[in-house]
Amino acid sequence: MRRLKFVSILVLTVLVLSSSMQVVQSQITDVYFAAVYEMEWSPSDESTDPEVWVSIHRSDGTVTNIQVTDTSEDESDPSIAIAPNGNIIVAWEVVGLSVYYAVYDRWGNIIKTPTVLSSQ
Ligand SMILES: [Ca+2]
Ligand SMILES: [Ca+2]
Repeated sequence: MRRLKFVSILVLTVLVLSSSMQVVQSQITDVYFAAVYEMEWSPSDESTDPEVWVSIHRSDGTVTNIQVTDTSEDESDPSIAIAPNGNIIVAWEVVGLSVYYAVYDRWGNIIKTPTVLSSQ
């Protein structure tokens, strides 16, 4: 039953989220999975340029949504990984020139603010 719930949430997340997204399963028992995706909207200024968002889905049914970026630039191609200790690493591209990353703990607290990984 628990596995069915997980698969249902995973499928629903894949269907609902935009085309540029990724889901990663967790090895941490209190986190089912995390997803990263682009959304062309920011609640801070209601701008419609792409922003990177992460959602953390926990085994207790709670979901934490995090807006990773809040810029006027076009973020794209986000990817995500979960480290063995539960830390969530997110990386994305900005207007084809730079790659940024940020790190959150399993509860969604920021460990590393968006930082340039490489640039041209
Ligand atoms: Ca942006
Ligand atoms: Ca924006």
